[in-house]
Amino acid sequence: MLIMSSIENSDGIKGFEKLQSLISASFGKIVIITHFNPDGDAIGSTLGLQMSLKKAGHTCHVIVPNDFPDFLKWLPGADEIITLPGNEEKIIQHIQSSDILFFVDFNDVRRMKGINEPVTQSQAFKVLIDHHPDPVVEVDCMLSDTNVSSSAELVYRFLQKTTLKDHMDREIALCLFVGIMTDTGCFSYNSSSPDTYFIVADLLCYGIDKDKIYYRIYDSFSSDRMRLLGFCLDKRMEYYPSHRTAMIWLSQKDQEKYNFQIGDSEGFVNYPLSIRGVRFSAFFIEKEDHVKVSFRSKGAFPVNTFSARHFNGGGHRNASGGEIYESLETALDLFRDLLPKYHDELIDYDE
Ligand SMILES: [Mn+2]
Repeated sequence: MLIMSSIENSDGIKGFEKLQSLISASFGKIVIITHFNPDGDAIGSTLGLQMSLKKAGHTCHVIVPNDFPDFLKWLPGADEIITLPGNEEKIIQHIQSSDILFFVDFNDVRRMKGINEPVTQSQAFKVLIDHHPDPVVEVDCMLSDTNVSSSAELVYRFLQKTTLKDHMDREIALCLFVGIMTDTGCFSYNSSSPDTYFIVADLLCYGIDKDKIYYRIYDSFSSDRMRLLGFCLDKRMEYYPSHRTAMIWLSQKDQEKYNFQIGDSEGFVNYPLSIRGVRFSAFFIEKEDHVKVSFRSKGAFPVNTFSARHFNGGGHRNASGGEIYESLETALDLFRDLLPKYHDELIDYDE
């Protein structure tokens, strides 16, 4: 039996009843928005939610602030996702005419980038479905739970609590499975709760092909990307064993050399954690006018706090991102200089 810890107790959630009634009435206009640089969870959870709402008779559009990686484009419904740039007017129209706005998989309005403004002006009923800590999003109904593996898991729980559960099918199960699988690194982190596996078991009952999904997501890289990874590990990784830390960086020149495509550096940040003893890893990638950073850790070291303090970011304790409007060299120097200051926290870890 599922232990629906989060939405199970929906009686206490402000606005939940109103949301239920809006969803039970058909032919509403709904927009679902996820974050800039969407990952597998962002796309999987929004598409799963969208399909359920459509099957319930609503008109529903998914809007994403920028393009997303090719390895997610085969998902059912992905070809109808509306992205920026290029659809500005359409996006404003959809947001203005919507009855409900769902925000999925982010905890800060700034992650909507260019979509933020029309959203602020909208009078629609606003709902957040997210698993990041300390949300700063103004909504009428907040379904936020940091204990779940992913937003896809939260969407599943949400569907179960409403009439939408009657519309569950193989395609919806597939999208939600992709969200859970990618946000847990194929069940290697954020996935110690039995509930996650009860949910996965139920999703598998809809006949999804788990192995095929795995290889369509993870075994779909270009040869350029594989060579880039090899190059990064050999020439762009810095290892600081005394701080139990390693990092990888990538300049714009490097990206050009390997014909860099969006999504190509996905997962690079995880590789240093495979070194014995390493508990903290970072990945720096140079963009046109800023440097984007990803952090991962094992155990107690909170990379979300670290990122918020020094790299304008946030996220989860063991997985976070940030950005800094400085040169790549300055960003790397900042990181290198910070390590000794965090030395005690970094080595204080139970094997
Ligand atoms: Mn997520």
